[in-house]
Amino acid sequence: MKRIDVCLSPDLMHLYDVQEKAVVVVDILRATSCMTTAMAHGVSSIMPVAEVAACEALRAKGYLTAAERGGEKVEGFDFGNSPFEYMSDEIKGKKIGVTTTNGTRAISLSKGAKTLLIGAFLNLSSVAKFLNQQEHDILIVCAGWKGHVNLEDTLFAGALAEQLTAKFSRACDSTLVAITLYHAAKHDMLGFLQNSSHVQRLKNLNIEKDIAFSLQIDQYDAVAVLEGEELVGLKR
Ligand code: 3SL
Repeated sequence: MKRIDVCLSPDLMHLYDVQEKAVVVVDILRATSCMTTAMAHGVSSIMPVAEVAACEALRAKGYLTAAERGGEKVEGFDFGNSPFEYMSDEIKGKKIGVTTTNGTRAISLSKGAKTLLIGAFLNLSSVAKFLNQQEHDILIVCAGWKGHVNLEDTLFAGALAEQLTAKFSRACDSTLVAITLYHAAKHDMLGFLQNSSHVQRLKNLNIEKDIAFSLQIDQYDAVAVLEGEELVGLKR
C-alpha cells in the first residue's frame, strides 16, 4: 500500500524525500487559495518565486506580478494576496509571477517531486480525486508561518488525508494529528480558527472576508500543477 505523510512546516522538509512522491503544497491563508482562485478564473500560468526581486524581474518578460510580505501587498506590484483580486477578467489568459512569505517558499522546497500540486479547501475534492487515481506516495506540505506550524494548513492536511486513507496508509503521526484536528474543527472551521495566529494577524489587516472565503470547500474544480517552473491547470 502506498503511503501518505504530512510535513507540518517547511522547516521540517529535511525529514522527507520528495522524489517519486506526489506533493501537495498548501497555504490556506492565503497563497494557495489565491492560486486556485486564479486558475479557476482563467489565468494561463503562475510562476511561483521565493524572492521579491525575482518576481519583479518577471514584469519585463510580460508577466503580471503579485507580491506579499507580512500579509501586505508589496508596493509597485499588480496584485497582493487576496483571492478576490484573482476573480477579474484582467487575469484571463495572462501569466502571473507570484511571491509570498511562506507559500512560494514551500513550493520552492518541494520542487523535484514527481508531481507537485497546489491544494486549498476551495478545490479539496478535485485534489483528492486526482491523488486517489495515481500510484505514488503522497506528501502534503504545509506552508505554515516562517517555519512555525499553523492550524489552518494542518486542518487542510487532515481534510485531504481523510479522503485518501482508503487507498493510502499513514506514514507517521503527523497525518493522524491532522485528521484528528480536522474532525474537531470541521463543523465550524471559522470558529475553530478564531484564536489561531494567522487569523489574528489577518484580522489586524481587516481582511476577514479573505479568511471566510478561503475556508469554503469545493468552490472550484481547477487544480494547479507544476509543469517545469510554472503552475498550469491540471489536464483531466
Ligand atoms: O505566507 C504566505 O504565503 C501568505 O499567504 C501569507 S498572507 O495570507 O498573505 O498573510
